[in-house]
Amino acid sequence: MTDHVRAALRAQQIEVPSWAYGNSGTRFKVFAQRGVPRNPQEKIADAAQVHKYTGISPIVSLHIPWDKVDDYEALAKYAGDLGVRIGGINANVFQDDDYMLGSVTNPDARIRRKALDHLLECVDIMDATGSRDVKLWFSDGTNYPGQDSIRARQDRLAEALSAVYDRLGESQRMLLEYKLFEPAFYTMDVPDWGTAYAHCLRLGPKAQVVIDTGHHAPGTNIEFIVAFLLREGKLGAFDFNSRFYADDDLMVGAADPFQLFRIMHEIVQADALRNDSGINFMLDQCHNIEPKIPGQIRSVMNVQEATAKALIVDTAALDAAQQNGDVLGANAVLMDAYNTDVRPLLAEVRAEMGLDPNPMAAYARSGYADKIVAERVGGQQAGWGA
Ligand code: LRH
Ligand code: MN
Ligand code: MN
Repeated sequence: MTDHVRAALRAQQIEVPSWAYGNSGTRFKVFAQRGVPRNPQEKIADAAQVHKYTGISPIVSLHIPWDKVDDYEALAKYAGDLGVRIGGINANVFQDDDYMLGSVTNPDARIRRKALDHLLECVDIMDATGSRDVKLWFSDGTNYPGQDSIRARQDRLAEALSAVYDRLGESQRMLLEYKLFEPAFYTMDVPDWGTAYAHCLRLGPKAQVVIDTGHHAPGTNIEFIVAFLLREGKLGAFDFNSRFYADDDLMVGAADPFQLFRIMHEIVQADALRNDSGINFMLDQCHNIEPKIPGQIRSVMNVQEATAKALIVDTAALDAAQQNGDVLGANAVLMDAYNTDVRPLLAEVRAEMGLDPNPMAAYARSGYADKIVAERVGGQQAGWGA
């Protein structure tokens, strides 16, 4: 396999979410697992394990206030000592009683101010941790026609976004995430990529769109959205996960590895895998029934496999087939890459990186799972599904 494929695989970076390590569930039940982290430091320690065995996940996203600490600089240093760093700061304006009718789009100016203050506090935290990105997702919306003015809510949203944008430092960015439905069931205030894109375009170059792969209507062609936003220079990040029905937050590549390959194909074709492309490849998952650290290791490996398949696409043959209008030939080139077993290649790449070729087995052998069960009593909930 050519050197550039191996080099790209060695350089790949995937950002893991702190909340993947805490207990999570659905609104019906949170199944507590033994040994889960009791505080942000322990979540970061678990994330460092994922990096230790995969070698490509050195970044951990925080969610505030789930990961609230007194001293964020110290937290960043703690992460650094464990060989990882703090990535995106995810704002949380969806778990306070005040936000029942919305946060930044609430009709009540006092509540809007409270929500905005939290978003600004997240930028303060970025200053302390050295993070580049604040990630904004709003649960805001309405449940019934007539409940509130759709248009006025867009005005309120624009006002809040612009206040956060103005607070950003030179090298900081704002990432805006959309979601079709849930928790609001009639209108979401940022329901789709078009709405997110329009707000980001108006704000300026530091505002970019986040694609959470679980946030679309079934059947949506996500790779088209990827290709479009890449072309416009407006794709800031992914929240990778997989879904069978709605926002299932299952392990990425579990439900539809072919979709993940098609997404990574667009990334590779646009030369956007590079670490300086400005695109964050984050996971946003909850491990409700599976053990969390191995669930994250598996997810990182799934992204890596899809990436390897995208990297081995015979681009010259694909170009030629496309130019010649050879529909079946072009499709065959893509399918050849997808149907290639890249696991031996990845085992070699890991060996080149000084890693065990089988991260799942290496973690299982390490004894870390038993150690945290013994050491940690009364682990924390991720924040979901209480
Ligand atoms: C919303 C979402 C968003 C939140 C995360 C916990 O569904 O995808 O990214 O921050 O879940
Ligand atoms: Mn998300
Ligand atoms: Mn989600």
